[in-house]
Amino acid sequence: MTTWRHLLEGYPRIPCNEGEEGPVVLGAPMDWTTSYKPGTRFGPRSIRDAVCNLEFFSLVLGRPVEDLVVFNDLGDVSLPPGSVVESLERIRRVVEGVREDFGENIIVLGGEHLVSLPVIETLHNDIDILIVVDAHLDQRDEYLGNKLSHATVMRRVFEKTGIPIIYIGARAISPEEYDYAVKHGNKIKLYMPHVLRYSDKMKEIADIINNKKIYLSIDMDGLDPGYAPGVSNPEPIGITSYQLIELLKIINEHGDLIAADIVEVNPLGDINDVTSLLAAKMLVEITAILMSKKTR
Ligand SMILES: [Mn+2]
Repeated sequence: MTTWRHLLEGYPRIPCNEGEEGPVVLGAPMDWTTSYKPGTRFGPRSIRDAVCNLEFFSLVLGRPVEDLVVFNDLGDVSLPPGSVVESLERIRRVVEGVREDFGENIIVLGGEHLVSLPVIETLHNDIDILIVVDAHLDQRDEYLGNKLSHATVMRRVFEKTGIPIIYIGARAISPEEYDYAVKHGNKIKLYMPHVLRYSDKMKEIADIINNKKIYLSIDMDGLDPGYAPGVSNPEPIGITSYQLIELLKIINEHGDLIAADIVEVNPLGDINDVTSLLAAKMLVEITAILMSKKTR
């Protein structure tokens, strides 16, 4: 029995469509290892502000989903600014507790990408495969001497869990990461943005994830900066929002989505909240997919 509720701020919360039957939403407002443009600590609040301004219509399911979109938002995890290890430990304890009390359908709003580490570690027995939307692999062994960083997070995840990873939108890859990915090519698959235009690639992804339990990690910088300018490491030539919806459709139709995170939204670099709104749209689609599974 994990004690965890005292580790929650309890706010902010999504101010609409609240209900205990929905997937648990947690905010992880941490940007302690950001190397370029800080500000993702404001991401969870901004996504929550945006979401109730959207029409709850799912492009994945092709219908209104007002009936399916219910948020069990527990607010932000209370994180001590600057304390990386302690912050990750608190996120881990909260996710453990949530899993025990509510089950594994959890959606975490970041924050920097490092917040995915304790979430995936805690849920790894519930997951067969990771789908990571990201410009970067985050597969460095260390970054500026640091083992725990937004730039090393998926290396730590892969070392600790060994769960296969499919990268969508990968395009900013260091030589070390490229060699590592090639060496582990049986478990690490890369799909660069332009190759996703070919329908056989989406078919290939559908075959890989067939009937598998999926954890989806969406780093918003996987999208083209034209669609998602408000991120901490904007990287040119990313995927489109249509490709992201197509991916979610394939996940819904072929795989079994278990949990997700949406990270790296940086409202300080955003334009008219478009990045928060796109992240909020993903929150709606993911919630609808998780809830529609229960009623199938
Ligand atoms: Mn990234």
